[in-house]
Amino acid sequence: MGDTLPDAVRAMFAAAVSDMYQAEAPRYRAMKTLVADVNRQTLAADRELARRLAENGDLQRLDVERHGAIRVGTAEELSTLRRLFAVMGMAPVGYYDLSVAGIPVHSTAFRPISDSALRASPFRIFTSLLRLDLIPDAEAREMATKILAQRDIFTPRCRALIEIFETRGFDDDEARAFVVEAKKTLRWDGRATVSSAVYQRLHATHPLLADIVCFKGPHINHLTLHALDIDAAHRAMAARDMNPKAIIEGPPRRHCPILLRQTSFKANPEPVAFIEEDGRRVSGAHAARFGEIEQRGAALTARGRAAYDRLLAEAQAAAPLAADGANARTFHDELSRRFAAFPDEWTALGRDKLAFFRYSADPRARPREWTARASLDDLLGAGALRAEPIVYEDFLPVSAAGIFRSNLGERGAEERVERADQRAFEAALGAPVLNELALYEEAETRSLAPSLQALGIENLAAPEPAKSG
Ligand code: OOG
Ligand code: NI
Repeated sequence: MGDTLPDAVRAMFAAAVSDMYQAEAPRYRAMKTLVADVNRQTLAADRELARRLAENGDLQRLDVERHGAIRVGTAEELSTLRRLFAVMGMAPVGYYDLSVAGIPVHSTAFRPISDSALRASPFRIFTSLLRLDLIPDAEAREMATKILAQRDIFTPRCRALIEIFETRGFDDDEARAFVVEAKKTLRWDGRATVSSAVYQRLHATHPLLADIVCFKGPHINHLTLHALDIDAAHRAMAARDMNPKAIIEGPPRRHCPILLRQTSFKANPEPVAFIEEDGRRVSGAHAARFGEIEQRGAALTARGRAAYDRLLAEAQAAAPLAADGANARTFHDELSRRFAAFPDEWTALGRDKLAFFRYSADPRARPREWTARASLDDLLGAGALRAEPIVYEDFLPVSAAGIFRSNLGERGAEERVERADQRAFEAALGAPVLNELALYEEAETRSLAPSLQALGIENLAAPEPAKSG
């Protein structure tokens, strides 16, 4: 069994989940076709981009889903998911507190870590855990706890296969069987496990509570495709009446893309069947499932991220986005105006330590030429060292909140309790989450040492102190 096994299982799983969700959600299938069309047009209009993607092998994976999202109800569900995703080489990265947006969950992203793993299969699952501690209604809390205690979201075979993997790994048949069983945890079943009255009671408490508690498992609520030009894809969605969100979440369009831009079409009510106290099935509707597109840019340092968060908050304060997105234009103009303050050139983003870069030595640069007091800036300026921005592989809590909100139906003013609780999340998960900033920093550091070595440099000179006055 080679090291590539987790990547292969993840790729198989991503393909299986994509097929399943396309069959379950025809609107997602339609979006997938549309996004592929728009990507093709973008490539036709930009031969340089097409050449680059072909060169690094990204062209074949263009139509492969980048992420999906699920929501679970209990610590046991979350910790078993951690073990399940570990089989596919996915580790929990990042802690996202959604309570700041009035959404009673906290989350992590199970994802591949290494560059080669991300390249082999970029599939991630944004996973949220219900926080009953943020539901003030004691009766609803108790109902939810009781209902959740009665379900098992994993098949017995799935649980058995996880154990087998943990003790001795898989053979090929077991890997294939595992994909089939793991997929079942994420499937949709419109037969609710509760009565219409219980559903309505929980829905009135918080729509998310009903979505998480009333069904057999944590159905995929969206899958996300890569858009080469997200503005073009967003316009195309609007032109085809796909009911997209009013805005693209994240930073505005820029010359140097940063972090993550994403948008989605909105969920529609779908038929479901409740099971009444007397065992009768009655039909109803539930809206939760949608489709999303994303475009990723450079990972930002803590400093860059703080600047991003501040500019976004300023734009929000100056032109608060209405729940129905009616003032999207004004908000967008405000956002673009604010972000003019964020450097939009790679050299500036590097010099000001706002983004992370992967370094490589120019193969034509001669070793030893730089042994004397060269600083990073000198080497970059002279072209001896090259810097490629490192792609942001994680998520943004404000954007995630916007995605949740636009797909849960509009709600009035929320009672906002700001209470991050990473410790409780990690206790439920049964492991600490990895720190995404540390991962980017490591990748940057790891790339620098061999590059300097190739240039024959032992120690970098400190940058020239900025001249004051
Ligand atoms: C997850 C929303 C977060 C994203 O892309 O930010 C997310 C959810 O709705 O369960 O997927
Ligand atoms: Ni998403």
